[in-house]
Amino acid sequence: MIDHEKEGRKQDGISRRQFLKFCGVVAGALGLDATFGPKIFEAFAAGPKPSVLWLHFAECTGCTEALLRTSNPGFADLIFDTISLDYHETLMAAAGDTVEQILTSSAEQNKGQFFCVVEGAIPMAAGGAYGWIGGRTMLSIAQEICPKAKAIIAIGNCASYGGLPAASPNPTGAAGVEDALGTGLTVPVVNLPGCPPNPVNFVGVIANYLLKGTLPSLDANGRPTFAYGTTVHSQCPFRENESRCLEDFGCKGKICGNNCPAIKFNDATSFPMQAGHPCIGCSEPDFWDTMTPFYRKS
Ligand code: FSX
Ligand code: F3S
Repeated sequence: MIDHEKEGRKQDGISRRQFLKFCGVVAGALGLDATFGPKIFEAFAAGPKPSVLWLHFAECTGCTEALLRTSNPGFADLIFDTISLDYHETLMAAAGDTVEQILTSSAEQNKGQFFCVVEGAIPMAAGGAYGWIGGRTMLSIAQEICPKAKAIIAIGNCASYGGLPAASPNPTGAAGVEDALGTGLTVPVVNLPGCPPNPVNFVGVIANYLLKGTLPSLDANGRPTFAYGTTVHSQCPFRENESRCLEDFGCKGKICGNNCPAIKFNDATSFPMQAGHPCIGCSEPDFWDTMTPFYRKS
């Protein structure tokens, strides 16, 4: 737990020092040197905080859990201090019709101004009949809200490429946001795959926008190159260590792009291979079909 007094923290906020440190971590994830930490801090502090409408579709909610269930409870506070989270079904106390109306009206009032975060795949088969929220198909919600955003951030492998719900034989026709909304979609989409993805990379996308006024450069799979531009293996501290390297146990680090070994999870505590588990390639398209069996050498 954070010692609030020692950190000089307000009861309902986080200290300047903690936030500056976090901005340094985000700068590192963006591949920027340490001098950019204070610049990112200033960009966030200048306000207003970017509005985020966060949609949940077919998924396990692990992406949100990755953000919340950290070893240091202050970490989630840090992330929520960078954005104005105006809609998020898992975190809102309210429920029912009122909440559905908040989503529709927020998207309309902030048209072209908000980031739409999509978590989970969109079932497409039978006109979207396999996924419903509040009496509407997930597909129709996505079709209404996503095109009104300034940018869409597809968080997790499910929202990016279909993930687990789209694994063969994919009976619900689950698809990632770009595939589901088709070529008519004019709003840019940033894919942040991972099952789950790292929340620091999510903040990195927002920080990049605040600093430069643009979305980060993307690779052929729509992923920010700052996070996914190099393989997991090339950053793994165990790659030269015969007794710790997990390649013989099916590690897919050589064919999977992500920065897990560099920025780690849970407030920089650990990452799969540090915990003794091989990389299962969770940041690549269709990994449930292409990377399995997970524990066999490819
Ligand atoms: Fe998918 Fe996110 Fe994997 Fe789960 O919600 S990326 S199944 S960790 O959590 O969408
Ligand atoms: Fe996923 Fe491999 Fe990182 S399994 S969490 S990309 S180490």
